Amino acid sequence: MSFACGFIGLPNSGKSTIFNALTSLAVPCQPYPFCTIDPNVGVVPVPDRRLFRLAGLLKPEKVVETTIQFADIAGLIKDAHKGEGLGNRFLAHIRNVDATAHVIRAFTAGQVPHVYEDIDPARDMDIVETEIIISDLEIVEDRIKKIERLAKISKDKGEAEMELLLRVKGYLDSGRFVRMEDFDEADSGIIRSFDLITTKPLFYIANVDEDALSEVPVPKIEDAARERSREVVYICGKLEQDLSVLPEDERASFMELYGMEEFSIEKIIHVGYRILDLITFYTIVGKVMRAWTIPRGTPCVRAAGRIHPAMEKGFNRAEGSNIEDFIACGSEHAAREKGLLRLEGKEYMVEDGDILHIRFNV
Ligand SMILES: Nc1nc2c(ncn2[C@@H]2O[C@H](COP(=O)(O)OP(=O)(O)OP(=O)(O)O)[C@@H](O)[C@H]2O)c(=O)[nH]1
Ligand SMILES: [Mg+2]
Repeated sequence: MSFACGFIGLPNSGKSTIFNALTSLAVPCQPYPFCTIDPNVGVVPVPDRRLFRLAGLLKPEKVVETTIQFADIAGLIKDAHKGEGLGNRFLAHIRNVDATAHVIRAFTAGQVPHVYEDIDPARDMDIVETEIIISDLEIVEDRIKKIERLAKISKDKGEAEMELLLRVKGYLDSGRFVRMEDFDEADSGIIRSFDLITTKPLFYIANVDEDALSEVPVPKIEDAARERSREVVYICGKLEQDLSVLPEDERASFMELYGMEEFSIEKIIHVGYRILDLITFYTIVGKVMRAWTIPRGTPCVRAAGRIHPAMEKGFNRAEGSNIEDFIACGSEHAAREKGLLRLEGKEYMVEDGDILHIRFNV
């Protein structure tokens, strides 16, 4: 699994439309069955142009992309924490994602009412994110109360955890997301166990009108996002939906017509990988070519463990090459001749685009 992304946003912002389009859109090269874990959770293969180029060259029997998981939940409105709309309980379904995509209503379509009547991205950002902050605050406060109760009856006063909870509460009380960079690794691990949404990176998906797609970026949205130090991906949910039901051979001309250079899922992947600092490496084992996602800065031995625990345990060394170099050479033989295959040890930090052949003892 590469990463999991949860959708939040106002009702009628287009979350389900985008979710449906993304999870039913087959990859450009071949159809791939995505599995639905739950009605609102979908796992989709990541379209990876480098992988497809390599596959075109080596023609393996099987190509396995890395995957991305999307979770779509009901819309939030102001005072959802007090039970307005559908309340905020369903946020529990996205507490374990890696990043949150806040879908912003930027399309006008008169027949689809906006819960707050006019298009105002900054206001909508504040309303929804305030509800997220309050929901996390409820969790932190419950935890604080629990520790206080336990402290009365047990020797363990939970002081270390309490101190962390109070620090986290400080951000939320002042209406901010939690800045994880301010915590060391050990504390971050404990904070992560609280399953707070405000500790995860958030980016915006601006759902724009189809004729506005050629006019992006939209200054009003860019400014609001910049003020909040967040990135924006522009998508037209409606177009995306039309695209997802087209036969594969018609997609390219449809995309050209609307000036779409890449699939929306690719835009989301780029932003997601950048904000989470993820990279992709590749393996070719027997007849199977495969892409893997890992955090940047992962040593080779741990990357091997992603493939199989036995490979980590018995790691010997890895033969590595860069996928672009490999493609440029045309074959493994030519890459070897040119001295582009290198031997790497346990501690080698895997780089984006590495093709790794792990040697291990069983
Ligand atoms: N014109 C236009 N309509 C859209 C677009 N995206 C979604 N819609 C329409 O907006 C309506 C609401 O879309 P949904 O995807 O159900 O919105 P949602 O955010 O999932 O809403 P909730 O589930 O109620 O929170 C539907 O009628 C969609 O067809 C778009 O890009 N353009
Ligand atoms: Mg919906």
